[in-house]
Amino acid sequence: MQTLRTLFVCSLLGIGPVTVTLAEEAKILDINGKLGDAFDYVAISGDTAIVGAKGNDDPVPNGGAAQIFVRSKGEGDWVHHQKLAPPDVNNESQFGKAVAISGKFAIGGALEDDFKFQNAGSAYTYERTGKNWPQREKLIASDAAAGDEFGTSVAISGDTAIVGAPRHDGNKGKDSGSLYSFHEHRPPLERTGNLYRQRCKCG
Ligand SMILES: [Ca+2]
Ligand SMILES: [Ca+2]
Repeated sequence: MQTLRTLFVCSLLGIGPVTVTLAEEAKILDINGKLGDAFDYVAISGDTAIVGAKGNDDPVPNGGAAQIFVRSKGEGDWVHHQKLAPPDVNNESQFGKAVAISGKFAIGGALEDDFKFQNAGSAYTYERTGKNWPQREKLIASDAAAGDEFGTSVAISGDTAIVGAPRHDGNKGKDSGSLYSFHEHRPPLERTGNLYRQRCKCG
């Protein structure tokens, strides 16, 4: 357990890489982690942490995953809680290259996802229900293009998610990059359709 604590400190200090350290932790916790999973991104909210594993090979090679850890109330150790792995990512999507968490909401980027165009990218949102973290929605840019790498950076706070696409041909020209803001939309009587709506784009 000490290893994961070390990861948080290193992350805060900007020290890296910590790939090997996390792979060892994965063995300790028996979460099916292995060398090559590339646990290189971590975020925390309260007693819950999310760790990205862009090199995870389940269900597809380098499709990526993210691991949820919860701090135990007793000794305060971080215990593996759930693996998040989008079922529809394709090879080399690298989901988990970027992750973020805020309260009951979490998000992970899949920057090399080919959902709309090759390497246009996508992001997946999760909302804790009880003790589980079911996938809520797949976010894509309204004007996605090949090679945008939408999902390279992600942030979430309350009802707002922001996703970066550093290679989108934005206002400043080729590969100038753009940020997309999504706001949660909950119909008052039902929650069908998209939970998030893209509201604005910067750049
Ligand atoms: Ca791809
Ligand atoms: Ca571009």
